[in-house]
Amino acid sequence: MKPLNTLAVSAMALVAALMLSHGAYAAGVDTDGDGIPDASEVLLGTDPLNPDTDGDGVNDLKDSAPLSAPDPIAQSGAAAPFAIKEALVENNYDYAAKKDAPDHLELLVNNSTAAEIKDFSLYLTVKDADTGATETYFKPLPGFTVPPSGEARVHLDDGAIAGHFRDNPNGIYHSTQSAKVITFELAAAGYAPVSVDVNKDKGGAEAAD
Ligand SMILES: [Ca+2]
Ligand SMILES: [Ca+2]
Ligand SMILES: [Ca+2]
Repeated sequence: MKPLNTLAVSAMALVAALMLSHGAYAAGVDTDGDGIPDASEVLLGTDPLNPDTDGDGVNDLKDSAPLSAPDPIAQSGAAAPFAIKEALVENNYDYAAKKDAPDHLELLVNNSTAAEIKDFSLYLTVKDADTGATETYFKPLPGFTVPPSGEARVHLDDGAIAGHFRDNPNGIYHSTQSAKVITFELAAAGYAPVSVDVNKDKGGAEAAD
């Protein structure tokens, strides 16, 4: 039998303790089916709608570090024919509705070639500037393409809008008020990645401001 690691054991112990202390959780809702009830995912900082919050291929319950994916992106390859033209972590704007949008992670990507670029993936690092606590996520971006000699935006939020991608609502970007440093590493199949660091000021990330 494969040995269980400490964090997975503590996650399971927490789930078991919650089930004992709150009988309702024994039959509690586990929306994403990863074995951790929704209410416990909030306490663990994981996403109740994603069975593998950090995208490393290991289910939240079995993951020894469910908010820490290793970077799977190859650093070699041809120079990227795309660039991150803008990276936003707050003060977003909804151009379609012509009004401020709730703070979220957003990239504007441009394409300097005459061909569409697709098969993007993103490796995201969120670091709390005060405590040094760091979360890392790997996110393939299926369906995201940048048109020839054009640009397109990646949005990471609650994923409710078609074409947007889901961000962990219980991660430190959303759950702490500390200043943060967020690193976006963006890659497309066959090309070396590009990356950018963005500082986020102290303050919440939930509401438009
Ligand atoms: Ca769950
Ligand atoms: Ca989950
Ligand atoms: Ca995982």
